Amino acid sequence: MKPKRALILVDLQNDFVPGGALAVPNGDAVIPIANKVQPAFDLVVATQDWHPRSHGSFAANHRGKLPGDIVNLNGLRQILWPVHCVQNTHGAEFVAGLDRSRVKKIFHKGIDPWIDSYSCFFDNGHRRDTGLNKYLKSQGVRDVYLMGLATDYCVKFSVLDALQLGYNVHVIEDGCRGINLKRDDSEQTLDQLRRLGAEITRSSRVLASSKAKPVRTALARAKRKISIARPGRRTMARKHA
Ligand code: VGL
Ligand code: ZN
Repeated sequence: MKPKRALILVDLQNDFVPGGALAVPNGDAVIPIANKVQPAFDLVVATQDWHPRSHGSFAANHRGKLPGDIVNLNGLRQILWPVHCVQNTHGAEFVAGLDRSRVKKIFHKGIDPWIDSYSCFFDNGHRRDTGLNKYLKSQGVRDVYLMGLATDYCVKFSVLDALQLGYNVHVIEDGCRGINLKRDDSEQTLDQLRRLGAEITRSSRVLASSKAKPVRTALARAKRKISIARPGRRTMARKHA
């Protein structure tokens, strides 16, 4: 099987764009980028943060706590968030402008009320697997490109897991936006991911590299035709036969 390049669209959901419950500043700016790059990939998958209303990452489910407070959730340090991406609500739906026609499969995360799941591969305790790794492996994927929301949480932890799982990992920087609880969280995240071996790239480069391929193929086809058409070459081939 020819190694494939997969695009993982991370959490492009209403609650993560302006107007949503956990709005990422300028989060909506990445939607046109998601639409633009999809045709450059062999495979496109998407993830959805998909919490039950009772989820332990919601401040509202902890007496006297506010978003931003830290608690211990079943043994793990947990930042508390506003109620967001509740299953089957408008906030959990994909942003309307997102082109979903090429999305082959959707993976849900954060379903277990007792553990949060920033990564699209595993929950934060690496206890439950979303099935994404097995699916990508079954499709012959070696290179994964990630973009989406938010740089400093779900994109970050998805990239860390993808590196650990042995993929060649690429982050489409202009396709990501961060929550930035601290002002430079996103910048620091990208630096860290680069140091750990991820390629930080841009949508324009992804498109340029995918367009280069058909041109090369066309050139190769033309060359083959020329060599078939040339009688001299044919004679040579027969001699060798
Ligand atoms: C996310 C915080 C809580 C994300 C999800 O998608 O980055 N962040 N749940
Ligand atoms: Zn969440």
